[in-house]
Amino acid sequence: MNISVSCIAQLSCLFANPTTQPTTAQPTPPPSANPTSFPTTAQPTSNIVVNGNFEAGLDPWYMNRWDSAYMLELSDTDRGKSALNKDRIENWNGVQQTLSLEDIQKGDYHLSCYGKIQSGTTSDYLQLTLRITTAEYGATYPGWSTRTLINANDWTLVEGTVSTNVPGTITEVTVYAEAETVSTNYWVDDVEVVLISAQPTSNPTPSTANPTPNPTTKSPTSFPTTPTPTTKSPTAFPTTSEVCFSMYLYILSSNIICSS
Ligand SMILES: [Ca+2]
Repeated sequence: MNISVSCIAQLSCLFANPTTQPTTAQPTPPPSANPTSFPTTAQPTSNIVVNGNFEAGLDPWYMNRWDSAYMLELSDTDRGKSALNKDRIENWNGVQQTLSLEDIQKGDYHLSCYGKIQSGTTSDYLQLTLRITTAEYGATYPGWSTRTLINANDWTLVEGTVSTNVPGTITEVTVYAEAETVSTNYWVDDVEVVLISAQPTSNPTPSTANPTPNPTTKSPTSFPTTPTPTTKSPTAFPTTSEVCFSMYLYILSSNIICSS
């Protein structure tokens, strides 16, 4: 068989380059590991307080009073470094920190710290307070931890839940300690503010449209009456006198017709 080189080349081209590619089915993409929508309720997060154990010093803590930096002191205690609140002139004078707004969302926060009396009294009530400032309403005090009796012998846990669900736009949030008796000098350590449940990020917009009335289940105005069978009274049979009278009229009329 005499097959030319060009023919062989053309045949090889035909086989090398099939005009139609085999249709390889695309694999079904695996389910995405990152869901496109996240649940609106945040999971519990970590402590948003900076340097809550005071091991890095007093920064960024400050005393909740504009002119009393000297009333806050870093102390060495059996918990390491702690913040000593002393020489207070108001019961709300206490160690304070402005929290980062990036870490704040509206929801419920768990507040906690440890407190111990240094001098002045043997027992006193201590609490952690949250102050929330909004653009619309200024400073508000939505809540504080449980007022807890602390003493001079042991560190006492002070804790509670406070909600940041205040109306308005939050512009500042601070957490601070306050002891009831002004003469109490006390230590604070291990301050924590932890989100435990967040509000949904978008509140549903109430609809202004009039709601579609629910189908009213009308009570029947009148119950269907069961038709009363019209049981006619049987027509009374003519009496004997009536029959006789009728026959009399019949005979009378026949005589009249015949005689006429
Ligand atoms: Ca400490």
